Order: sequence, then structure tokens, then C-alpha cells
Amino acid sequence: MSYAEAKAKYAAIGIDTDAAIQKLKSVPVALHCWQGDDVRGFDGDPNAALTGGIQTTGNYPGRARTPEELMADIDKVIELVPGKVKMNLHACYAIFDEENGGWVDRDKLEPKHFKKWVDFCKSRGMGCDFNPTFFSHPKCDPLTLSSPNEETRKFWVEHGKACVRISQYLADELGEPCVMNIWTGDGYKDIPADRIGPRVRYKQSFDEILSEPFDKTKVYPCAESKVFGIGVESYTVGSAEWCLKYASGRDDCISLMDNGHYHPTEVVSDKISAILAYDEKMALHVTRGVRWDSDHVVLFDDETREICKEIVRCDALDRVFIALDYFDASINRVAAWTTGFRNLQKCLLFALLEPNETFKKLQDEGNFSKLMVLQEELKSFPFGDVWEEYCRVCGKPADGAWYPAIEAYENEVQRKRV
Ligand code: RNT
Ligand code: ZN
Repeated sequence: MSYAEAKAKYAAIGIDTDAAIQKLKSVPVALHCWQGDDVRGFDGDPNAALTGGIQTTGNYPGRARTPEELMADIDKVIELVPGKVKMNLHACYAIFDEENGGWVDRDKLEPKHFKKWVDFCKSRGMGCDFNPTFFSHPKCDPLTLSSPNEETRKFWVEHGKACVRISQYLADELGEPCVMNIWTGDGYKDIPADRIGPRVRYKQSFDEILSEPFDKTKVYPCAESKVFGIGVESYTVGSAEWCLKYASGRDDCISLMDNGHYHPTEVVSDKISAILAYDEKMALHVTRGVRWDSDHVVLFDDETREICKEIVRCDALDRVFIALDYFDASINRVAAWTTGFRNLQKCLLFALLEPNETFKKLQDEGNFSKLMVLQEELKSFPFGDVWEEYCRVCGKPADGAWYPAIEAYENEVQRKRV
């Protein structure tokens, strides 16, 4: 079927496919820099273990080892994905060189350590989100912001404040808001004797970090919750309740939900409307958990589609900051990035092609038979033709036309990284 026929078919149910395509083109989706190098960063021993309850598995050849390699890989992704890309950096991706005085520890990071990233984003017309890095560092004891050791806790608070300043710099330089996400792996392997102590200290630390001045219209600090991690199975300081309560208690902090961070039968698609009923903004980490927070590549699957549908149905494309968050080292990393980004775009486009007003009306009228039938029939609409048109309008390759570029890049560039 051609695009013209698909367009007519959608028009018959009240959907303007051209409008959906134009809308999607303007929605920023943050691309996580950490898929390219297995969350290692550039500020420490590249062979040190990843800590904080997260893990990459696999040893596929071609990992980016330097800022130049990582940027080249990101450029390859940008070449192959439709839509508006925003960069998402972690503090451990600071770039130290002779010009900026060389290495400093995380509590001493400055905007100048991200100047090269700003240049990178500027020349590609991208905004940039930011994340302080509270893991994979000798000062994780293993707690960070909730540590009972005041010296440790202060170190990490200083890191958080430095990251507020860097986030402000990114927002100012790039002219797009900067979402600054605070996630730590703080917690315990076994049953704790004191659950409230760490949580009270965590609150104090967040308050101290957010006491650093910033422009609330440009920098959006978030609290990302988690249910558990590897080696942190029994207790997580920044639990769902802690993060929700914290964010709801302030006008300068929002909730970030990562769909890998809940019990396996809980779904983030059901949580979005609950937050949006109260808060103007929220943020998401879109990932795929296989049995646990495994950070598999995002697919065009039921839950990702449902998450995107919820954002669209709530008319909240400008209220929900969307970011990807996964890391697979067992396959080509550029393919992993590209597949996940394209799939998120697909899910958003799929959501934009739903006759939401019709469906809502049927629900309100109690006509659940017709609602089910129409929802089911929509699944076999000619979505692929609209997706192909979207790729064409964005000047990016259609399905079937981009994977050879990955194979060539792997052979010519990534496999030579030895
Ligand atoms: C970990 C969290 C967190 C990290 C990144 C690297 O479980 O999801 O967001 O994945 O900060
Ligand atoms: Zn996350």
C-alpha cells in the first residue's frame, strides 16, 4: 500500500497522518551517551567494575574508548534515526585535556569539562540533558547521598551541586531545557537494621544539592526511583515512595520513572496519568526489563506503545521529558542505540495515529464492546506506510535501508578498535 492509500484509510477514522508526522518531528527524545561504552565514562579506570546495582553484559567488539570514538558512534546513530534527538550525558563523560587543566574529581567538575560536548551538540542543533554520576567511583562507600559518613555524603552533595551548575550551563548554551536526573544505587544487600536513617540523610542531601541556584524554567532536576539492584536486593533508599514524595514536596524537582524499576507486573504506562493529574512535568527513562532491570534494547512492544499512547492521550508531549536508558554490550552498540531510538519513534507515531477522542467517548458512554473492536482493528491499519513516510520526511533511511550502514561501520571503524 502506498502512503496516499494509508493516509486515506486513517483519514476515514479522523486521523490526519501528515499532522501526526509534523507533530512527532518536534518532540525531543534524549539519546543516552552510555550505550556506546557500557557506562564506563572517561573520568576513571575504564576497566573498573560498574557499581550501583547496574550491570552491562556482553563483550561485543567495537566499544567506544575515547570521546572522539563515542561522538563518531553517536553521529552514526543520528544519521540513521528520524526525529528530534537530544543528547543525554552522565557526569562521568567529562572531557579532560591540557586546555582545561586535566582531571579533577567529581566534586570539582565544571562547565568547562563539558565544553566539547556543548560544541558537539551545538553543531548538530541538539539540546542536552545531564546526570550526576553517583556510581562506579572509589567514594561510593557503597552509599553516596545517604551515607552515614559525613565526608562521603558531603563529597557527593558537592558533586550534585557541580552538576546543577553544569546543567544550567548546558541549558544556557544550547537553548533547550536541561533535565538533570538524580539516581543513586544507594541501598543494602541484606535486611537493614535502620531504614529511615538513610532516607532522612538522602532527603537532606537532595535539599542541599537543590539549594544551588538555578533557573527553574531551564533546569529540571528529577528524582529517579528504583525497586532494587544487583547487590542491593533488600532495600533501596530512593524507593518509589521516597522519590514521589520528594518531588511532590517541591516546585523545583520532578519525578522520573524508569520502566525497568518496578515489580515485573507493575507498568509505568499506568503511572503516567497519576503523576500528570498532580504535576505539570515528569520525566521517563524508557528501557526494557527482561525479568528484572536488565536494560535490554527498547522494542516496538506492547508496553513501550502503551507508554507512548499514555503520553499522547494525556496531551502531554510537552509535559513528559522522554529519554532512553539501556545498555547492551552483547550486540553492536550502534545497532542497539539505533534500534531503540527508532522503536521509540515508531511507538510515538503509532500513538499519534490513534483516534483518541473517539475512544474516550466510547469509554465514557460505556460502549466497551465497540471500543475493544475498534482498538483491535486499529492494530492492522497500514502503520508501516506512515512510518516509511515519516522517515522520508525526516530525510532518514526507511526500515530495510539502514542496517547495511551499521555493518559497514562495524567493519570499517568499530572492528579496528583494538
Ligand atoms: C539505573 C538507572 C539509571 C542508570 C543511568 C546510567 O538503574 O536506570 O538511570 O541507568 O543513570
Ligand atoms: Zn534509568
